[in-house]
Amino acid sequence: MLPQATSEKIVLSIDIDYFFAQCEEVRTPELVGRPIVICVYSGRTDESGVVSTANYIARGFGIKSGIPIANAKRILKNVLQAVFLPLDLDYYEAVSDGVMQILRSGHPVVEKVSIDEAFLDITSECSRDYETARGLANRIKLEIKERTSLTCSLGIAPNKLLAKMASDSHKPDGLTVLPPDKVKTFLENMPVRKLIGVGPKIETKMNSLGINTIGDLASFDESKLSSEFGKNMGPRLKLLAQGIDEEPVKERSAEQYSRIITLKADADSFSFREELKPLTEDLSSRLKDAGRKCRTIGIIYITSTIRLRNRSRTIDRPTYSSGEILCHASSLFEELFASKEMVNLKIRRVGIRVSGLSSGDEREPGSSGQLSDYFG
Ligand code: TTP
Ligand code: MG
Repeated sequence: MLPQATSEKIVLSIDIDYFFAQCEEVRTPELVGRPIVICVYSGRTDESGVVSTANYIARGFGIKSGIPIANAKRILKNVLQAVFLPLDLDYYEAVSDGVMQILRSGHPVVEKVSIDEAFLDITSECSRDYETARGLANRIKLEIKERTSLTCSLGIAPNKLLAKMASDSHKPDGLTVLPPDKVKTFLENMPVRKLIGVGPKIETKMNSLGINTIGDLASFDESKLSSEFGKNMGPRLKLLAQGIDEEPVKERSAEQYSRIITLKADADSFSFREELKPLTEDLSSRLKDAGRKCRTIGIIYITSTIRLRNRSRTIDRPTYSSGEILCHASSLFEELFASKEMVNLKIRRVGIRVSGLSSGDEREPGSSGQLSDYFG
């Protein structure tokens, strides 16, 4: 039985499925149904570099993160439908921002762990009840799907370790609920490599000691673990194997906020200022809610033929004013359409990103003559 302290909390872990590849499916729906491989090209030759991730169709052929692109191409050489795309981190970050915003706007304690992963402490929201938590998780999945078209996998458990292992256990589009009384059975027969913190080297050493499952580790002699893995790590691994993890969900504030929309019609001129207004209002209220101001305002744009691009400018005086953000974004779009870059191109999706976030206790916006004039 787990100690009381770990069974009092309810933590939700969320991990977006095949994230970079799914972003590409959302951007180009014609790709859905085809094997997609996202590549980090090193630039030396056309094929040098590694696979960042792949969708589940490509994974079915044996493609996975970290393998050389050349191997992936060999594996898929007879699969005519397969597509190899370069990494587009700016775009994935903007999509990630959107998901984190959905989580932050509805829930008090959100810890972003990576670009596609977060923990939520939902203890108070679901009154410590796992069925209520399941309902909440289903609503989160639905909201993310409706607003971003992405699927993700969720895990609910008494702590971060178990929630993460639960969300990893059913992918894609999974929801795994792991109340305290199911923890022992969940962990017992799992290969020890599945325990967060056990990498390939530790696994090999554990196997040589006769530790093959997490259950084996949980009941292994603690002093022997200390002498093999060190006096801190040995006992820590044993606690993890027992499902014990006291790490709190730590709210981390965002470093940037962004919103992307698809335009009502592809645009070859800056005809969509009105469509930007809700974006800037949303960004402004997010800044205000967080008590912050931005120093850098950027635009994001995706054409029908090229990949995501962006431009930004840094302003002298940090702001959270929606009017000011709109003003700068508009002038960046005007500059863009006046540039050679847009000849014969139309924009399909646009976004605004604010970054360089300060604590917000600097001077109030609105005193700049030039900008006030612009807003009327
Ligand atoms: P993951 O969440 O580990 O992987 P994933 O989202 O592609 O697949 P799933 O969650 O369904 O198992 O990582 C998130 C993103 O991080 C992933 O889409 C691409 C990137 N990544 C790399 O670039 N290299 C890597 O080795 C890994 C593991 C991920
Ligand atoms: Mg993921």
